[in-house]
Amino acid sequence: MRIDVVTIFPGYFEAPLATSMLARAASKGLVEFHVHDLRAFAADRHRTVDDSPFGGGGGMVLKPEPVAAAWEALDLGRGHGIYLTADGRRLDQQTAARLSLQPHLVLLCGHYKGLDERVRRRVADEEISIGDYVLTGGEPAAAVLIDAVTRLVPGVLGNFSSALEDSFHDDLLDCPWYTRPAEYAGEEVPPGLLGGDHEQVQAWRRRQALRRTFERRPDLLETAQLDESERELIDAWSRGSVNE
Ligand code: JBE
Repeated sequence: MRIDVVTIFPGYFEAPLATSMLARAASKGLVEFHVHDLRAFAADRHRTVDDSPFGGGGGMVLKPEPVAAAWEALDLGRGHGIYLTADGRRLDQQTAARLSLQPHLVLLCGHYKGLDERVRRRVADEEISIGDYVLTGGEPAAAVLIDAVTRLVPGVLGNFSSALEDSFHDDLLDCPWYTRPAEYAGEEVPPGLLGGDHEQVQAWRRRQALRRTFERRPDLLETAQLDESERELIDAWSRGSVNE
């Protein structure tokens, strides 16, 4: 997979792309990252990339020409274009999985009030937001998207089963996890995990994942794949007739 990023702050991506799994994925040749400075494609001496909005109002708007020039010079139209913006569709695990199948992603980081609507429509195949809060720009969102997508590229995770076991893979939150020591600060590890009975462990984890999802993200239970006994358990939790 190839990922191009177009940004007015290329330095923002240095550490994230040079750290941990993303760096390892790149050094193994599983993914290629190319970060481009939008200012390099500005036409004037001052490298202007923004201007005030027609109709007035505060803030600035990214000009169309530098973006168009970057797309032209770098032939970015070959890739799947994504504009990171607070008014995009929300990123979720399903979207990350779909994007991980693309051979070439091109990420454009928004700034100021946004991007001139005419070029926005030309370069972006889709518009994505990472959540309902305001960031200073699209860079943190692009870094999050790159991380979520890259770890799903085959070979990036050493152990493929870890992607299948992720939180959200099956629309449930993760269960609690424990490691040694078996007793810590007067608290024992739950006995269901200690017997060495794999089926018992799987059953314990599934029930804990359901419980945690019920408590924290009941909205996820509407679409999760649950069997009849699991639905009954959740109904019992809802009625308050079972506690755990
Ligand atoms: O999520 N995003 O892509 C954003 C981009 C720019 C500003 N705020 C955001 N949430």
